[in-house]
Amino acid sequence: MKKTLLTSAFSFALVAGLTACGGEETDGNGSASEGEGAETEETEGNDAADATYTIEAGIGLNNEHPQYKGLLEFKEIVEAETDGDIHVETYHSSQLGDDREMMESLQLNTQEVTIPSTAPVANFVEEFTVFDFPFLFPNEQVADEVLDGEIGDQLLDKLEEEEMVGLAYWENGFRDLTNSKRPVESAEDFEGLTLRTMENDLHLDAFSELGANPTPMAFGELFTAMQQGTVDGQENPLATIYLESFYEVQDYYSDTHHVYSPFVFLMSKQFYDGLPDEYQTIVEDAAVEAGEFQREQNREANEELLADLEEEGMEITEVSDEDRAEMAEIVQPVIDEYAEEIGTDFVDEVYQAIEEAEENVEE
Ligand code: KDG
Repeated sequence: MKKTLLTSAFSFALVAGLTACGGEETDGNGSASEGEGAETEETEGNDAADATYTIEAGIGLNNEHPQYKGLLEFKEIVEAETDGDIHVETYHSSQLGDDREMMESLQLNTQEVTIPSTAPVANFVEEFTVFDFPFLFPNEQVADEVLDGEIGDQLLDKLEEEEMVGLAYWENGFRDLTNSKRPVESAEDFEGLTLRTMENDLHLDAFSELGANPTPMAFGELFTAMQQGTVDGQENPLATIYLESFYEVQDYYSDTHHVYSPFVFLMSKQFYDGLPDEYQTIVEDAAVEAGEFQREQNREANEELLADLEEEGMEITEVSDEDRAEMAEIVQPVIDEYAEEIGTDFVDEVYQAIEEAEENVEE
């Protein structure tokens, strides 16, 4: 397996610089603007100056996204439960860096919280790759059971070796395809499309297998890359496609649902270890509670968003189960290769947990 993890002094410097600047207001596409939802959506009475601990929490998505709403919920719970002794500062739109950079900042304890998709987390703990196996989870409920159960916990525990603590899984969602060239209905339609992927080797290999030209890129660079035609398309869940205004630069949407993408709520281990026991429990419980709220918000938003995209002028293509099955068959050799790499015993355990969850969810 190739490794795409790039660790550079430059990225540390960049993150440190941005952190020092603090919450400059940015819009969904990363450019500076006036408006709502800045870093400081302060909870009354919880001043940084009065607090013993400050959590700087950063995400890649914008302040319209259910992920940011979940982060505000986390802030509210933690500040209320600690009487303001922990102060939470929230940053969106990659203000503190991209997913990989923010994870590196957690390792250095120069940032306390980030909530990336599992895909880039696999560059730190390779077993996370399993959650990005195409067509792994049949629906959100089964994903919840597996992630919130034994399997999910096993992987969260592994993060400690990487100086991070995994507190909960939140939801990014089923990933769909958009592009500026043509409707994508079946596997053949991927041929030759230049697609931005997350920084994850399995994603790269799977899209290559489908005949596309995948190119890994940080989320913060994506809108401009599509606008300038550096890439023809990308794949992300509905909420991101709509709320980041991708319809302005993409004409075609297909509900490929090729990967269910979880978020992982990560905290710097050094910071977590330095908290009193009582506060450790508060942040853990708050991450779980805010995650439940975030999943609900995400699922509610999804009900409206397809119609909204159509209204914005995107051509919607519904992918049939047969076409999805053909895509799954094409990428199976890639899945097999990564299963070997991660360990087939562990991957079998995951399949087993999914089967059990499917039975529970049906009951
Ligand atoms: O805040 C999370 C985002 O940074 C990122 O994980 C979004 O799915 C994503 C992508 O495509 O990069």
